Amino acid sequence: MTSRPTRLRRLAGWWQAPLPAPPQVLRRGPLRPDRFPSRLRSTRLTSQLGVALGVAFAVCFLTGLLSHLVLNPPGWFGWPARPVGLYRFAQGLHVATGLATVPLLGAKLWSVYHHLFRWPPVRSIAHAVERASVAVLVAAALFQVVGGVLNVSRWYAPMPYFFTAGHYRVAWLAIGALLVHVGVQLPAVRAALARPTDESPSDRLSRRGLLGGVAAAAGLVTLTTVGQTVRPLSGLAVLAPRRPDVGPQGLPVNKTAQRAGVAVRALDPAYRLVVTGPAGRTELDLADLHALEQHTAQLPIACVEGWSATGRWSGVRLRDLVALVGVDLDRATVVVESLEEVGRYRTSTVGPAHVRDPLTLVALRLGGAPLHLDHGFPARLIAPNRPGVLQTKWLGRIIVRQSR
Ligand SMILES: Nc1nc2c(c(=O)[nH]1)N[C@H]1C(S)=C(S)[C@@H](COP(=O)(O)O)O[C@H]1N2
Ligand SMILES: [Mo]
Repeated sequence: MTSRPTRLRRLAGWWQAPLPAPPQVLRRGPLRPDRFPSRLRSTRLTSQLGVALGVAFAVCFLTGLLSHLVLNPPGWFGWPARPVGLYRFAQGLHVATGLATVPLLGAKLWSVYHHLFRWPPVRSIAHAVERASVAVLVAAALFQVVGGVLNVSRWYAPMPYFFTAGHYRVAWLAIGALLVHVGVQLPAVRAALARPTDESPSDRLSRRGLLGGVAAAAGLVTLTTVGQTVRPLSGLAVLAPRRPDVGPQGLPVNKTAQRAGVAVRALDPAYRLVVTGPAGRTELDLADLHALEQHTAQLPIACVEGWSATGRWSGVRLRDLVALVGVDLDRATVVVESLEEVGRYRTSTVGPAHVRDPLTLVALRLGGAPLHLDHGFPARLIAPNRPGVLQTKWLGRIIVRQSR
């Protein structure tokens, strides 16, 4: 009988046993020995880019995960109504770090792509597995960054999947492959960053120049896009597909009433907002809604596409409508339903924290004027610290439930 250590050693031997190299005649084109003469590529450069990219990916992953939880809350997850702009901040950071990743990832891939043509292509089973995991990482990272840029540009045609669902699943793949990669490369990165470099002064200057160029490119991308969510910089947002101040009533619109097919129903003089509860039901026309106590709140629309903009909304508190059907405020959950008949964003759920919050409104006005049809006339939901996709427009029905 073989002992365990012996078996383990045998396994390790098989795992790392050198494989025969392919015939030398295949060593042509990019596989040629001195095909990549650039002295700029070095482990130190790759490590420095890798650390920056690792930080950007981590921020992106965590803010993305948070957004996913807010949009698809599991039972254990509660999202507060305050601070008012927390979701906006997290989403803005997600998109900004994602966009800054574009030049970083480009430079990182440039600094290592000659490894693709390493000779021999695989040295051992272990080496083959490691190369495969890097392939998964590169594919997943490119998928995330390209998909994110397409989403921010609102160009969905090249993505035959529901963007947020695909983006979320591949994020786990990317972060898993990244952790494996960091585990494998950490010793090399530490050595490369610790060692006083043996590079010549001119090589050091070129490396620093390249790093400076990448940092400047990342800064420029940020400066020319972050204005889509940071209002004082909106004038610089030349690369952002959306300007937070361009649209009816000074606010962007994602889906117009025309496209949602709600114009006729929204403008119908017979419009009624229906409020139903476990024990009652009431219908309010526009005059009834305006006769209720009116409140004003300064709140942002924070779209997952990376733009956000603040408006001054006025209307009826959601909790006052809940009170009309006699449900205990502390345990009320509300489902709001749009006049829109189909579409992913026609309903949303408002949990107890948001139902209770005095800033959660069924808005009838924006910036002092009646809501523009494209902003959800006759009535829309607007609540603090909530993603834009959940700020349902063209409300037709409010369903109040008693939770627990
Ligand atoms: N009924 C309905 N409400 C909706 C949407 C929609 O498609 N249908 N889009 C949502 C999205 S994605 C955003 S970002 C906000 C945009 O609001 P705005 O057009 O007033 O800026 O509305 C949300 N409410
Ligand atoms: Mo959105």
